[in-house]
Amino acid sequence: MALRTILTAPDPVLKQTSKPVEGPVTDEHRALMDDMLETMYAAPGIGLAAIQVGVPLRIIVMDLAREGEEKAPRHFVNPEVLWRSDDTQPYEEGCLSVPDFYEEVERPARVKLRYLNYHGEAIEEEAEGLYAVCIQHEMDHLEGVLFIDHLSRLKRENAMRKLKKARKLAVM
Ligand code: QAP
Ligand code: CO
Repeated sequence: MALRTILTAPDPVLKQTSKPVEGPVTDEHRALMDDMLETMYAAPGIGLAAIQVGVPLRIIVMDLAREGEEKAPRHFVNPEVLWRSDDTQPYEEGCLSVPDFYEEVERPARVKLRYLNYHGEAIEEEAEGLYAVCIQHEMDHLEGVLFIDHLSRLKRENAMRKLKKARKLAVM
């Protein structure tokens, strides 16, 4: 296992569309997912897409366990949304690729998912609450979309200005 570097906006790699994993889930994919979880736990964060560590594959890891609870890692390969609810819920989101910026985003409250797990087994399930928010946020990354892309232009430009300022300070 190894820590990977998390890319931050406006890195153009984050705008790429990720490619499906073709064929079975292999030990190489599992090694990537292990690294991604280690990187996410170290941050710490609750969700991470492969493109955030520079790998353009449709792979996501997540752990929604609260502090003090037992770890509950989840792995998603080639996730698809089969159905979205009409009712939406607002949630204050953040992103490891958009550090120190949080804003409310409105998304469908429930989604039905299909994906392959760590072992390559096909899973179908319904997500709601924080799980629904997180999987939709992470699946946006697979299309090159960040949560700030859902905000008004004013709010997005505020976020980008803050990011560029933080980056300038970091290289001085
Ligand atoms: C996406 O986000 C998410 O700015 C995962 O300084 C967020 O793990 C899904 C983080 C909210 C659902 C709801 C952000 C850590 C972590 C920061 C994260 C930061 C340190 C974000
Ligand atoms: Co994110």
